[in-house]
Amino acid sequence: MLASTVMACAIDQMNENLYALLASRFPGSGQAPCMILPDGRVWTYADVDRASSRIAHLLVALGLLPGDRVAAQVGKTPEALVLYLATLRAGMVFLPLNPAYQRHEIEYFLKDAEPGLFVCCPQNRTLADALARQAGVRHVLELGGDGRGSLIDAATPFTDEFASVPRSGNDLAAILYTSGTTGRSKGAMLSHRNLAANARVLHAYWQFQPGDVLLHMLPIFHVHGLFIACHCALLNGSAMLFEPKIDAQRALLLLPQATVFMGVPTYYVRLLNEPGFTRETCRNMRLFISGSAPLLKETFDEFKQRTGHTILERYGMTEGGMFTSNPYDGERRGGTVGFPLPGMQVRIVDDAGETVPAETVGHILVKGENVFRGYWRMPEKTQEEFTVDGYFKTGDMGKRDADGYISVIGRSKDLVISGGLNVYPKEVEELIDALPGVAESAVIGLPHPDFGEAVAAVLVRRQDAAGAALTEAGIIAALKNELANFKIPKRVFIVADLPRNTMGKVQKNLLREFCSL
Ligand code: MCA
Ligand code: AMP
Repeated sequence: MLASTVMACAIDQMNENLYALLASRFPGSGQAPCMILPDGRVWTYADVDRASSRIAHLLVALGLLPGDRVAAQVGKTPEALVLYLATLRAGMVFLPLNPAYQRHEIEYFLKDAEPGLFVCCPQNRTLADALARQAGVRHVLELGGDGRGSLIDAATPFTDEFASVPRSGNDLAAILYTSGTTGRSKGAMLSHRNLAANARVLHAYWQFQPGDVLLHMLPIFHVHGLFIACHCALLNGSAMLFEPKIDAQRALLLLPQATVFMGVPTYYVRLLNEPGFTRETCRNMRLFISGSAPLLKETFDEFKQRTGHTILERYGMTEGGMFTSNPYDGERRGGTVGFPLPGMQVRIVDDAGETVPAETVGHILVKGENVFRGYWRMPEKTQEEFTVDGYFKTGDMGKRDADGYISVIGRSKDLVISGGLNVYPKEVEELIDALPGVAESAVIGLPHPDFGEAVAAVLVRRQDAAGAALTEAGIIAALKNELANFKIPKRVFIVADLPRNTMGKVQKNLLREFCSL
């Protein structure tokens, strides 16, 4: 064997680049469908491999180096997924951003992450250029909702082959921002090993099998749609019915062609709202998976009654993907998130850090190969969030029942989860407090029939002319320029004062009792 061939094999074995793992599972026939689009167009696995090669070459040609960040605030298209895969291949770090983010939010992410390239939607180009300039981002390219744009044009001349850049398991693959209780977003750093470990476990635990077809209706700027859903499908060499967003009526048409569906609880509520959603619709389905927010027991029960399928609920976080899951073969217990996944250690502890007995609520701590590497450029925050023996403090409260099933009971962090998207009240409160005429505010989550929880604000006026002029509609309009739409309060209540406890802390539980949407 030639010395160069021996060397190439050795590098391949060492290469923990996630793309190398995914590609090793692509179907032998490159012609197998990877993404099937609403208009019937098909992206084969060979198309994905070729297109991601071209973009990977472009990233290198732009002068980006392994470890450099590639930020993308784009719609859900096959090209957007391919951009993620190209970033992995080129050894760079993918930073997906919700297209709903506004100036205030994008500005922070670009300054904090300092990407070498920002890929934006064509309609946001002017803003993207201005923010990129301020943040020192060297390149801005466009990718539109039709899959076209300067990113694709610039990549087209490059070749269809690209050897994935060797990465160690600890090298970063992605940074995903999650808001924080302080109001400042934190970039969760996920390595190639973190992502590969979770992908492998889920693929096996949920028993992905030949012939599986995933109906993909989630957004791809978050862990759920990008990593959990896509990695399982790609590792399985499966086809995805790749839809731009959840649309319950379309789901009714497509479910008979699918075997697996993943969604946040809102998706299940919307499916059940469709009178035509029946056992027959689900005749070929093997598995429905729910997560990102609590699935109401009523939804779980109604779904079973209507379709005969028992939704499998699982639990996780941006900071590590999935931690627990109901079993595939055993009893899937409604209102619980099942057992620790293989390789995960889950502890439930009291305030002193001692493990609590069964049926006792405590803080959920997790440890495993998939748990993230820390928060980007926040070593102190990272240290605070881990115990000395390496468990990550999730900020969720939970308990184990006598059979070992874990339930998420609440959160110790002040967080609202609306339609599966997280809103940290502090971030919204800071912006409301900065509005003229506002003395103080409290942002809370209130029950919502579609989103599970939705954001509401309660505020106190200043005793001045600006305070007197405040209106609910005016406050909502002012916030819309600053914040993504899902963070905008659905209602704003103006009150005389905020209830406080003896420590001076606002009693949000009282506000939640007295306000409703
Ligand atoms: C949109 N709106 C919302 C939300 N989304 N309001 C509250 N909460 C939301 N999540 C508002 C918009 O501001 C707009 O209001 C109106 O609803 C319609 O907007 P549109 O975009 O058309 O809404 P939609 O298409 O119906 O989307 C709602 C949705 C979507 C389907 C719930 O947000 C969604 O797909 N969520 C899933 C998010 C997700 O993937 N989470 C996973 C995170 P107006 O008209 O007043 O402007 S990963 C994670 O949590 C961990 C790891 C895990 O465990 O999975
Ligand atoms: P994110 O930061 O977007 O990754 O959201 C993670 C949070 O979503 C967790 O800390 C939980 O509070 C919540 N979560 C995820 N899955 C579930 C679930 N099945 N039940 C209850 N809460 C969940």
